[in-house]
Amino acid sequence: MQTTFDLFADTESEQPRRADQIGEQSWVLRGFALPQIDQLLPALESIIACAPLRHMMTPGGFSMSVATSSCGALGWITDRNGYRYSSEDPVSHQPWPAMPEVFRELAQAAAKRAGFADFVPDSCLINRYVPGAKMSLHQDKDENAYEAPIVSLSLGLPATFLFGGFARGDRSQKISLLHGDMVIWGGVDRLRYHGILPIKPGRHPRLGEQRFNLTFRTAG
Ligand SMILES: O=C(O)CCC(=O)C(=O)O
Repeated sequence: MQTTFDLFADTESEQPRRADQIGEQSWVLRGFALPQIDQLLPALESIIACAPLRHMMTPGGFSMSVATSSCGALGWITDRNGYRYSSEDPVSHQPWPAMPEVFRELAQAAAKRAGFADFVPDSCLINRYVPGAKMSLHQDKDENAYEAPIVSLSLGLPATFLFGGFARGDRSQKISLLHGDMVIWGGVDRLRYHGILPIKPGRHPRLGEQRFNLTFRTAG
């Protein structure tokens, strides 16, 4: 598993920066994180070194195709006892690594740009996808309250994000996400189903054959 990144490859200058509205209170901010990439990648490397990525088990007994870790006061976990947030890493029994300031500031800036000026994330879930890994359609419902938006950052290989309705069977928009893009959904859209189609094979100049997704939430 590659967990050290090429911190010097220059791939970011060509990507467009714009905001696409995908729902009443949902936005894709294209390239929004690119100016911070040189701070974000070393911070991500440090977190993974402290709280290594692992394939967690669903309550139904299946190993997730994404490998996960977390930082912040609370980390999302799953095992045979269900989905929930925990203040400690169940592998090390230590608190999760602190959320780096560059993560928090980026998430707050993206949330503000999408109309959520008061966003205070206490959890950042890190998902690592290799080609073929996916995330089935689901709602984010394990947080204590739904007033805060979900703020998501894509790094590395491209992905197709499914953004659906309020029932699993509703039609989904298919949205291409590239390195540095951010998606924010909240308010009336907070409980929309969403997921990721299987990642296509490829190699990103900085991150290699993988995609990372960082999802910032107010969980507690
Ligand atoms: O990888 C993504 O972009 C979405 C991740 C996601 O849906 C989740 O962590 O709940």
